[in-house]
Amino acid sequence: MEIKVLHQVMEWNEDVSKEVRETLAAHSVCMVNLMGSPGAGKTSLITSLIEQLAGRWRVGVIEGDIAGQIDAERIAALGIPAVQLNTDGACHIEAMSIRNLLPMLPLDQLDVIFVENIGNLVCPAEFDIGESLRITLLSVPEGDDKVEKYPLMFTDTGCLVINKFDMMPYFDFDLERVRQNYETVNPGAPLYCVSCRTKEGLDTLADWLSQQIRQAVR
Ligand SMILES: Nc1nc2c(ncn2[C@@H]2O[C@H](COP(=O)(O)OP(=O)(O)O)[C@@H](O)[C@H]2O)c(=O)[nH]1
Ligand SMILES: [Mg+2]
Repeated sequence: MEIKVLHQVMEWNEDVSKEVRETLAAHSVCMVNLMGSPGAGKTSLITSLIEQLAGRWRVGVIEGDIAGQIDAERIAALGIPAVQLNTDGACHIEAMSIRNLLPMLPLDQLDVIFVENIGNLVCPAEFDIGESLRITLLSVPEGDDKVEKYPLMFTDTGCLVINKFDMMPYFDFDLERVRQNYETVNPGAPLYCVSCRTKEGLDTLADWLSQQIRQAVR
């Protein structure tokens, strides 16, 4: 399967996030910026949510990676429109790249676009890519101290998802510690515990997300 690949241009710093939002609004599309460490389960969560949202919303995906197109191939194999963005070394996605990528997706046939940001708990949080909603993903094996160490990633997000909940018996992961720290930096924001392996918690997360999509596209 041939995947469309776009390379991020780094010398251009103009902020086009507003322009991206206008394009999304014109096509009634909700764009979700999914951020988290490498291996936290971003691609797994996207594929799980595609399954959960099937029949409710039409989904497209932008896969951000420093190199390669493995993730876009995983998504396209499910019959979902997917485009790969390669940042060629940069640790985050910029709005300019999203603006250049959007015409490669059938916007009139989509309700929601998941953007898998570059695996990293630092830089992606600093860049507005024109998203409608941010979701931060943390997985149990990464440890329960990440909210304290990387606060911006958890402050500036619409929702925190804790993945690999099936691994709880094998790690000293203090969920209450994460919950309290998250409440401190992002009061009132929702937190969902899921497992992309056992599917635990995904239906509740999908229901919340569905409400967010409804608000964004109306
Ligand atoms: N045990 C367990 N493994 C998971 C879960 N979600 C993802 N994984 C595994 O974690 C690894 C990284 O997942 P991937 O979705 O590629 O992470 P990404 O780098 O954040 O996109 C893969 O081997 C997945 O099978 C989960 O809920 N439980
Ligand atoms: Mg991935």
